[in-house]
Amino acid sequence: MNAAIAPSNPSPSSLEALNDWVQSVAGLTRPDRIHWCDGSDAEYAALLKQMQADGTLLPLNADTHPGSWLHRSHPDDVARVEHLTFVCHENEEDAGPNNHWMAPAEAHAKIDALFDGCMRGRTMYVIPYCMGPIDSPLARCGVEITDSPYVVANMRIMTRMGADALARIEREESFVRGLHSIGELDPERRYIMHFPEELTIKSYGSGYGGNALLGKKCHALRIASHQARNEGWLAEHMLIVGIENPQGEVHYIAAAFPSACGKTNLAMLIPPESYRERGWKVWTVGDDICWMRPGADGRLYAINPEAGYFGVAPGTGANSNPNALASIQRDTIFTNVATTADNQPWWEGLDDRVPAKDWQGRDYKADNGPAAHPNSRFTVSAKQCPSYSPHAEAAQGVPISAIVFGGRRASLVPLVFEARDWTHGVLVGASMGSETTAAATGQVGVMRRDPMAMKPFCGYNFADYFAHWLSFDKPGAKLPKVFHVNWFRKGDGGKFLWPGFGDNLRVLEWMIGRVKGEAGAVDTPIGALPAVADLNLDGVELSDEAKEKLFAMDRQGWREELVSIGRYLEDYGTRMPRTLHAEQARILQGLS
Ligand code: GTP
Ligand code: SPV
Ligand code: MN
Repeated sequence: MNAAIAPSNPSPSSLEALNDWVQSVAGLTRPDRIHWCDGSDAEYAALLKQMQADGTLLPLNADTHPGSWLHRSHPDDVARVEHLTFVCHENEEDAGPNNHWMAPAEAHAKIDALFDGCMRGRTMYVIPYCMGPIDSPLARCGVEITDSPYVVANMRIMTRMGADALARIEREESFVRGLHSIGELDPERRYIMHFPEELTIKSYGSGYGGNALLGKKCHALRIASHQARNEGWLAEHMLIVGIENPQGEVHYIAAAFPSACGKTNLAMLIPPESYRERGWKVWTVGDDICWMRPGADGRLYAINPEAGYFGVAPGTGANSNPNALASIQRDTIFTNVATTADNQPWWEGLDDRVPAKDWQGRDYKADNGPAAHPNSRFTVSAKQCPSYSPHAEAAQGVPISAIVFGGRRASLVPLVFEARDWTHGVLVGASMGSETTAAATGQVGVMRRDPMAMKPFCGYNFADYFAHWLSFDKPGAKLPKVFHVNWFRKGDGGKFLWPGFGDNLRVLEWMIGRVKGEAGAVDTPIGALPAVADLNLDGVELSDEAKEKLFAMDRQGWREELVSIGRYLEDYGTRMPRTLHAEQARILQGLS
């Protein structure tokens, strides 16, 4: 034990490797106190009180939003920073063109220099956590060390944190090491670094979700995707939703959409009234991350490694996502939303009240831009969602019937199509494109390739990742069907052509019909598209333009798209599986 640092509570762990690491981190960062988190209610209450006292958390209207808080971040610290995020394999090639790379020794040296003494005067929190149900063989554990009580509070909602996780870590003697400090919150002194071969994450200079809640994107995607490749499973940026039909059958669907492209909304979908009347139900398993692996019967089984939702606030309203809205009426941490005169949280798309204060705490003026930051978020326990699935905590996971890829594509891409087989499905995922959003810093609305919605999150070379995906197609495998959707197709007037949200169930019903061999479709070179009559559109008014654009395959446009996809695959050189080149060539051939 380092004599200079008084622990506020003694290490509850007998695991030498853990105690040694905590002491070496303390020796580097020099905190005044070390606090081992036990995950108890009393600990959480004390943290909230302390953050209220120092202004980190502002209480919200306790009548309308009991137990809820507002956090206003530093205005330069509101989103993921992809340009400052590094994946540090020994060999640059293993990180791939999809990642920023730095040699591990150089990266450690650079970031350790920032950590040197950075916790002086602060408390260092040690957070043992488990990603996934605590008794699940698919779950994996980690320990995050941080000097941010806001991070501790969010990790408590987002993960299974505390004594049970520590017990599992001691049993397994293996865990992902995450070191985080908010530092000076200076964008010039900010790095998010990953060392997949060392199961280690180091993050400095940001308090924002994806940069700081290390269980989430850093562990459950970047580190886990690399682990998953070695161990024969998949760690994906996907929601998991159960669709129950009037016969009581539940089909689970996993869907990868890029950040701020509709995962939380689809995971919590409320069926249109006519579907509700007939007995359709939707069950939320997860809204952001999916870990899945083949079961004994050859199907893929999935768990949600998270225990909460870190959801986008803007656009969440009574019409778009009533389940999310119901979830966040109490015991929620809001980050960078606006407030009304009576101190309720508010954001664009909630309702037509006029806010009093914007996300920076200034008197609201329309000239200053949106009242809530476009990437403002809520953190809430998954259990508070009315549609939370009774099988969400199942240790073995839920069987996946369909995998869906999708992005924001204003043009070209139809509402839905089905890949003809797994290999084609992998190409569909690998060639996904989407317009950038406010979830990461940088320009919004720029179309980029975001394969499987994993561009910012894959912890290794995309070429190897696609090969890993292809490897699941082997004798005995009963793989899900693969689909592609686009809720964001726009008409000539610039408006969305598809109503989206609850009406997306109409598309999911068609997919389930395809899985069961019941629904019709038209074969095209890009895959099987429904005819307008193959979808239940009762009660939906679609213009002729919408029918034309949502259900048609534009041959010339797709030829250009396939040429562009071919160039994209070439960027990965000889490492890219030839199978995908062959698949691209086959489709292009079909289009000529
Ligand atoms: P991350 O948490 O960043 O990974 O985002 P997400 O994929 O969970 O996205 P989310 O469901 O929070 O949606 C982001 C934005 O897209 C919100 O403003 C939604 O209102 C909007 N959105 C979601 N689904 C639809 C849809 O079907 N149609 C349209 N037009 N907008 C949608
Ligand atoms: C995303 O950006 O995809 C999110 C939010 O889900 S974050 O946790 O910041 O990654
Ligand atoms: Mn996400």
